Amino acid sequence: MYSQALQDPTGADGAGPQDDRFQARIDAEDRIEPNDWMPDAYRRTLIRQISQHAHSEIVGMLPEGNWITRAPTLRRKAALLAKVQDEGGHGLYLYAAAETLGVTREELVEQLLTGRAKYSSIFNYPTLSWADIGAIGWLVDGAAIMNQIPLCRCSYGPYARSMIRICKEESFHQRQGFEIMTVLARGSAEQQAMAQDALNRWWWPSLMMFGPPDQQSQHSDASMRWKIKRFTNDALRQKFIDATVPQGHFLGLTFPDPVLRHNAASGHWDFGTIDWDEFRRVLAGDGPCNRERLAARRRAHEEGAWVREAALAHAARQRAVAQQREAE
Ligand code: FAQ
Repeated sequence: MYSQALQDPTGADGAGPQDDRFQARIDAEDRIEPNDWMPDAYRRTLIRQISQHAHSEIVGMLPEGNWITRAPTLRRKAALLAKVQDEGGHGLYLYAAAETLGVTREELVEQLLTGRAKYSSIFNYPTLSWADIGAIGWLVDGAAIMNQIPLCRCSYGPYARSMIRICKEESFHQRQGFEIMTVLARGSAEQQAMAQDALNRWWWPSLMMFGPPDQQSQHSDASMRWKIKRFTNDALRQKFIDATVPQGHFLGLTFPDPVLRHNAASGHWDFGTIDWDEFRRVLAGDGPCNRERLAARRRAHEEGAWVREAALAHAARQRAVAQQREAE
């Protein structure tokens, strides 16, 4: 395992000369690669964040998957199918990036299925109408891009590289969502009401995607020092609000926040208080769809057991054939 081979035998994390050299490389904007020495805490933080990110992509397929059979037109169905498939691909790149840190895919999947690993709070909310597919693309993918563009410059090479393609695809997702919202917002009174209702329900949970406020963020200080994160949770949340509010107004929609107003002095949009109790409840497993989401992932894992068995049997057979050829 990488982690065993590369552990610092000389001292505790964060205190030795190797740690100083490591931090100097980070400060010089060097990329850290899998075979380089790294502090255990850096490795653990990356495994935690990348795997949570991978789980989010995989669980994130579920709310949208709910609408594949009911998309209003063939064009919408094809785009949604492609989007959901992209999310599955993102999960796979991210699991592969996490595996370079010395953890196995099986361990990571087990952590998700037993509820020990987190995934993004946003995917514990239901998709009640077709407009929710527009709102997810516009707001959820929009928030994901805002958070992920800086990750393309993350100090860990495999994570940073995986984010480049992911961000390109998320950008397409965001546009298809905004286009769905545009059509609804310019449609009949009923369609406009659907778009408004979706914005009302998805706005606050989208703001929670950026994580707790900076003073309550346990990992931000270390992650900023290691250049895993380039901006704090609150800074990215504000950037997202500043970019998104004018888009909503362009659509003729209103935001479910009476406090929201442009602050000419700061140049930013001031906004109301986020319900952090709701965020904590969702993280603790008590959101509207937590149980349903985990049950769906567990069922998919059980139903896919034969595929894993068949793939292993096929690989064993290929190995045996290769060995036999070598022996001849
Ligand atoms: N949900 O100390 P911090 C997507 C946890 S991808 C759940 O601030 P950190 C694509 C956090 O893990 C969306 N848990 O943590 C798509 C930690 O718990 P732990 C996912 C959350 O890591 C679109 C604790 O709270 N994106 O949407 C959340 O420095 C459409 C303390 O927090 C990523 O994962 C939350 N919202 O900052 C797919 C991006 N926020 O681990 C389908 C990469 C915080 O100690 C359809 N991740 N927590 O038990 C990150 O940038 C960071 O991990 C943050 C959190 C910013 C999420």
